[in-house]
Amino acid sequence: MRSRHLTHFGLLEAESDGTFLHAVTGWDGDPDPRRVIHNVASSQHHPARVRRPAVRQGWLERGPGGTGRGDEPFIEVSWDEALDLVSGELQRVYGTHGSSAVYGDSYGWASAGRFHHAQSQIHRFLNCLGGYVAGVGDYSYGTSGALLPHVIGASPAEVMADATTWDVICEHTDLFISFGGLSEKNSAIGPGGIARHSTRAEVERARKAGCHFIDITPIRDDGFAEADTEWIAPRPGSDAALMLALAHTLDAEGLVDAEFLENYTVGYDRFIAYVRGLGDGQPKSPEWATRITEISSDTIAGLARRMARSRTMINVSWSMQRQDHGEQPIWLGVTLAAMLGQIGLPGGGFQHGYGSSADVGLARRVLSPPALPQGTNNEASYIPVARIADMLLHPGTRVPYNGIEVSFPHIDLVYWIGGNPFHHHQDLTRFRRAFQRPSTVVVHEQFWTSTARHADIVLPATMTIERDDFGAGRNDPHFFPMPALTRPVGEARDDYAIFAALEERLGLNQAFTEGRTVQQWLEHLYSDWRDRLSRKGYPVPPFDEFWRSEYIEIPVPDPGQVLHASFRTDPLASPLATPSGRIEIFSETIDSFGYDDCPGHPVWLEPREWLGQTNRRYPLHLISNQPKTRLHSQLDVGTTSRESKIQGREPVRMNPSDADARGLRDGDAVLIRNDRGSCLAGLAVSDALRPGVVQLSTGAWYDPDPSDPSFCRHGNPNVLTADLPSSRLSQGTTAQHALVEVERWEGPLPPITVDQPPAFVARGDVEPPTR
Ligand SMILES: Nc1nc2c(c(=O)[nH]1)N[C@H]1C(S)=C(S)[C@@H](COP(=O)(O)OP(=O)(O)OC[C@H]3O[C@@H](n4cnc5c(=O)[nH]c(N)nc54)[C@H](O)[C@@H]3O)O[C@H]1N2
Ligand SMILES: Nc1nc2c(c(=O)[nH]1)N[C@H]1C(S)=C(S)[C@@H](COP(=O)(O)OP(=O)(O)OC[C@H]3O[C@@H](n4cnc5c(=O)[nH]c(N)nc54)[C@H](O)[C@@H]3O)O[C@H]1N2
Ligand SMILES: [Mo]
Repeated sequence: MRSRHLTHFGLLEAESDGTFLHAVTGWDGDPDPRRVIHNVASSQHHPARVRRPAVRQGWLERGPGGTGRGDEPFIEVSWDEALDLVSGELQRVYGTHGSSAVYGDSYGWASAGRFHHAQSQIHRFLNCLGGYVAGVGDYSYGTSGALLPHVIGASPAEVMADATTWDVICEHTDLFISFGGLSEKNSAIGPGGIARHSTRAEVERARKAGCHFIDITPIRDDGFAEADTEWIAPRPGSDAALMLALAHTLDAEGLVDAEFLENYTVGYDRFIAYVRGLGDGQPKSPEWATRITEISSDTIAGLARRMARSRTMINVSWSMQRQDHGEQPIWLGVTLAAMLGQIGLPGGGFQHGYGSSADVGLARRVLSPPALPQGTNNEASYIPVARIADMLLHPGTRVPYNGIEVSFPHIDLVYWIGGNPFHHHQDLTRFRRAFQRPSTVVVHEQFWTSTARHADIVLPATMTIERDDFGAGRNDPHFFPMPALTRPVGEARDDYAIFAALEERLGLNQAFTEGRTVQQWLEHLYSDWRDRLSRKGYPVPPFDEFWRSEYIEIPVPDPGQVLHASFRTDPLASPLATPSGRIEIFSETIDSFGYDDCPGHPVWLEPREWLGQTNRRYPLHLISNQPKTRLHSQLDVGTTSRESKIQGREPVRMNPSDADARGLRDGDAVLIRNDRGSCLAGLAVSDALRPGVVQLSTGAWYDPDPSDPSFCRHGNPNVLTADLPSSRLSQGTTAQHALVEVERWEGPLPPITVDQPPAFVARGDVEPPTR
């Protein structure tokens, strides 16, 4: 009998013998299952699984303190002892310093499933103890998350939930321009799951209906073959200049919808004065942009004319803001769409992230699926999430952020579940130094990731396929029961069970569990959700029937939704949630902050590291984008991920001309380096890359050389990236880009150790910690 379970990568179908999964496929209801699903079963019993609770030797022997973190071996302990240690630390830190000393944001993607969602679990638990220092925003679209509310009065998530649907695009869009591409690989994944991968079929349908796709990206083959895409490859980081020149042509040739600008926007006059060069004497003409982007002025002017002639969708991917001054291309995408006057029209306007994930372009549901309530966080201090290393290294410092100042708290305890900061953060050498600062780091993990290796107490967590849950991906109308497919590996426990055991030790009086088992929680959350739906007039079956079903559908009121349609129909009755109620091409609010790295209207600002720099130290532009063969660092030991490696290292792709110039051949082991660090990789030569650009995707488990943590033997790009914010407005990550050099690795390759468990030592006569 085949059973099913929802993952971020799709609905998995398999036969189970109770311990192992066999004959794994995607769901037969999925038109386009993707290969990343095969990482799940192939990693479940991998030696890199955390099988028993473990404590870093130095921490167990000497008590709290960060020296030796990441270097020392571990001692396996019983669950009882591990839980005593964790509850003791929680008592010590909350008792001595309070919640401002606990960093519990625990950023990360965790697994699909609404109840066991790791961040919901840990936030609820820490809130029962008085709260925790949170990280606001995210690594995905943290920069646009700060910007877009000022410009269009909505968060990126709201803009996406209300996205013009693919149905409408197929019918109306003539020209679909994607800055940052329309990614085939990224549409494999949806946060919380994706039942039916429909992007490919929609793109093909739109193409057949006459829609023309243009991808603006340094990497050609990110797109769908079905889209028959036209490729424009600017220098990475130069898109704002390209977009300003498009605006210049629209203005110079009278192709602007003045009536729309008049009725729906504010501040166009200030912006267009800048485009015309009235203040700085430099018109942002196509000729000007050619010097920056290396795209010909004819191509730019021609593109502007085609945009004005067509029903044009301007799509700006999330990658465009994961860079220096990442606000600018997003703001310019909105501005160009406003100049065309197509915002709120079917098939035209602006979107942020078609293709960046599978859900963008699905219609909004009447209600999100049930989720575990997180309670209230009574701790007031927080940080912009990507400033974690700054916080740990410089407690007490204040940084500007979105018009205010944030003060960094003193952190004594870091508690992380469902995320891998040694994958996701930038400049890992610096981060590793910062991570030594707290007294104690507690991690629940399924695998011995680099984060687990840099923890003091590691508790083995179940994988989603090992526990009962339910789930629906973001915007996905399919809501699935997710019964456990196998028993847990080793001694792994659910995060919920771990917190429940800590609750008992801490005498929390069932504040966390409310006395419920997992099944009771599922039923309780579902029933409550069902009541809310039924009050809205949407009946769904009772829990038992749902649990026995294949899935139920969450109703979708308007499959033909068009972003900003009601605003367009009546901007007075349906204003945007901006100060003016309109699209803010000039924002008084942002201007009042006085940030020269994000002024009051969109501008061109030179990135700190890019190919156009006159004094650049390294000749190649590294793009560290999302990996095709996995989700971030998740299940890197699974087969789909492993099969992509070259000589066991993460593949780096490079144009043949750059390879020739360095005497490099396809399949070579190479060293990628800059001033911040270096890593090994395996070379894949490909003309899909713009010359001068190399691509090393994220997620290879960081495997630091024991004598030099700035050297990763496996190929994690974050030893090369800079830990610098995109601007003071957002303090967002600039993870996507860095300048590097690539050279052949001479001599024997050092072994990779991160795919095996760390060294364990026996306890011997170690005394219990005194505290
Ligand atoms: N250079 C560079 N860096 C980047 C980016 C980039 O573009 N370039 N992109 C950034 C972006 S957009 C993101 S979102 C981040 C992603 O960064 P993360 O979300 O931190 O990465 P994941 O690999 O998904 O980490 C999830 C971890 O949780 C564990 N896990 C899964 N389920 C559970 C569970 O139920 N319980 C517990 N206890 N653990 C669980 C997994 O084993 C895994 O180690 O990376 C960022 N980093
Ligand atoms: N398979 C897979 N899919 C994923 C993920 C994953 O880990 N694996 N992660 C998910 C997550 S958390 C997120 S946030 C999204 C991220 O979605 P995105 O941020 O959209 O994805 P990336 O892969 O980081 O980058 C997309 C592409 O942008 C282009 N690009 C990069 N820099 C520039 C530039 O300066 N100019 C232009 N014009 N183009 C540029 C490159 O072609 C790059 O491949 O993906 C989601 N989907
Ligand atoms: Mo992300």
